[in-house]
Amino acid sequence: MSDYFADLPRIAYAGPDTRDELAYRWYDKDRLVLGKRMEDHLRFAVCFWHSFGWPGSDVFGTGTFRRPWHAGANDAAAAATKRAAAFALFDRLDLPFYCFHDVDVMAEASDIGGFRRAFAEAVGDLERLQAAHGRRLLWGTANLFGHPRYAAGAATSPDPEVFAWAASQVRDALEATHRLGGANYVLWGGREGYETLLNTDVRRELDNLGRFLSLVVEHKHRIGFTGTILIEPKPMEPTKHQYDFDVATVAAFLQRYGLEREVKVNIEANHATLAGHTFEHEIATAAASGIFGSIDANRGDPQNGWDTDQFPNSVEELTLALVEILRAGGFTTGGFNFDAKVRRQSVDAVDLLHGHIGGVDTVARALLAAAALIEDGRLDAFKAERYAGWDGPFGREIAGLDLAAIAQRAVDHGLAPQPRSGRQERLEGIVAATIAGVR
Ligand code: XUL
Ligand code: CO
Repeated sequence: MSDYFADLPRIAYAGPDTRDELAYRWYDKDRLVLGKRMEDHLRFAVCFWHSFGWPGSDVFGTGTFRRPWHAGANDAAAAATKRAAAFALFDRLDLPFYCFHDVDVMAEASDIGGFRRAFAEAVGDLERLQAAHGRRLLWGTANLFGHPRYAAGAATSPDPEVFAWAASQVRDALEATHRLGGANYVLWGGREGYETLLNTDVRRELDNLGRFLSLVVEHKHRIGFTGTILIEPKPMEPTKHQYDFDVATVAAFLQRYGLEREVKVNIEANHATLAGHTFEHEIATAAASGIFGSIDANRGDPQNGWDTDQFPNSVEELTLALVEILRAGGFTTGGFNFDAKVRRQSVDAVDLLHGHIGGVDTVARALLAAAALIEDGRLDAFKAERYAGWDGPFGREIAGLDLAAIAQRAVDHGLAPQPRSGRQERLEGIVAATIAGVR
């Protein structure tokens, strides 16, 4: 088949001063940052669903993109065309990883046997494409939210038959991820929540969700998959309320079901903002709980209250996120997956390049700024000094004491602590100046 990106060049680093719009200004994959190649720090991935699955439809209108593989039914030939186009984009962008849901890569099938066969065929082709194009799988996942059977949830469905269908999809998607050498396996519970409590048994649903996750972990060990299982939090949409609301909720859920050492989180920027948090808040919370895993990079719209999944374009926001990621020690199995889509009017193949180039350069420039902030040391020095009292005589004195004994020390010392400046404006100034100076 003809290459969907035939007229478009392979994107390479050309430096911040280039006028070439189809080039990277900041993403120089071999550049060493804090002793590590940029490509290895960021581990960028392109996702299948937004750029190749979605036809450009919204709730008010049908698809606008007219991609060749959307011209007719989603049969085996259309799915093969789509997969080939996806790998052609990965090559153009020269990014190391990709991500997919089972249904993104396969032909449509109606019954469970046909579904399994169509998926197996797609996985065989992905294995071939990965080898031919030298691309790797950051994570695989199963779509447990699109089909009408999942309208009331998958693992949290009131119907055990739906739970079992979901088990079949996840078993196959997990085994496929293992076979393809995937670094992680993601579970995003888009329908694992409720529309109304009037028809919902929350206790049973949470227990079923906990059991499902335990079964996935058990199977991962049975087949010898060494990647990380990741939960992707989101507070709502499509459900009114999603159980995996945010990182803190997931951390408590994992502890409740004894899975806190087995499962980490995949944090999405736009999901953080929907939950009323900053992106960096979610990363810092995950790191503090020992469950930081991977990132879905995108942005929301400050005026819209939904998941607009736009490509990231704020270096400042990403710098704050990258500072937390670097402080957490960086990625192990995780990476930056662009869970982002071009706007519905951006109908051309070149728009997919512009979207990814903009996102890649935003994150790359933020990495340089974050690394400069770490090397500069003033933020970390201020933080260390701010908590130094805990390592001083009084901090050590109360460390092992009970409440009454601590209270008695306060009285004995006649304590009268005074407020100290948190220097927020100074610290924000350091961040702004560092971003401005980054080359
Ligand atoms: C939906 C979302 C998903 C997950 C994978 O908001 O982020 O695409 O990343 O199922
Ligand atoms: Co996502």
